[in-house]
Amino acid sequence: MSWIQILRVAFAGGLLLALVACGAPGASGPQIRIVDPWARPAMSGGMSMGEGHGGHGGAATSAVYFVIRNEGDQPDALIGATSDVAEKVELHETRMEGDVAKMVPVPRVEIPARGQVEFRPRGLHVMLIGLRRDLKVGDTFTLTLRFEKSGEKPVTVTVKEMNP
Ligand SMILES: [Cu+2]
Repeated sequence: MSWIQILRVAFAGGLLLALVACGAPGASGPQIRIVDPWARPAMSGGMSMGEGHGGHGGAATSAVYFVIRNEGDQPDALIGATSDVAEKVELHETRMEGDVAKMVPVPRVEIPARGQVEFRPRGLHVMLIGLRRDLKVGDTFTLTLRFEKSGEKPVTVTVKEMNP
């Protein structure tokens, strides 16, 4: 082996060690990932369809959906959200009471360790109340989700028609 070769091997070995060190799970805790955030289209001057219909004293509303994945070994909880596009942002769950769908505010949504929670139509959703602008299909906006342990996580939400 020439000096060059020895240096190469040593360098490659060191690089590998560095990669392993970085890839290893460091501090334990929740590791939150928000998958595929989307919102229903709505007009700021009028009513949106579905969730929010009539429920907020005529204020224009929309709802945001996504999947929250926790790849960490500690649970976390979603405790709130904010966005520039709405005056108020609340966590809601649609529940059936007999055959009437009712929206109930939820103060805290637990995200289990190595688990996921789905926000979807007729279930958990983030309610945008008092829209400041129209949400048209294809628009995007920022929603900041607030977690108990992971802190604030901004996500880009795409406005989409609901899948049939
Ligand atoms: Cu709602």
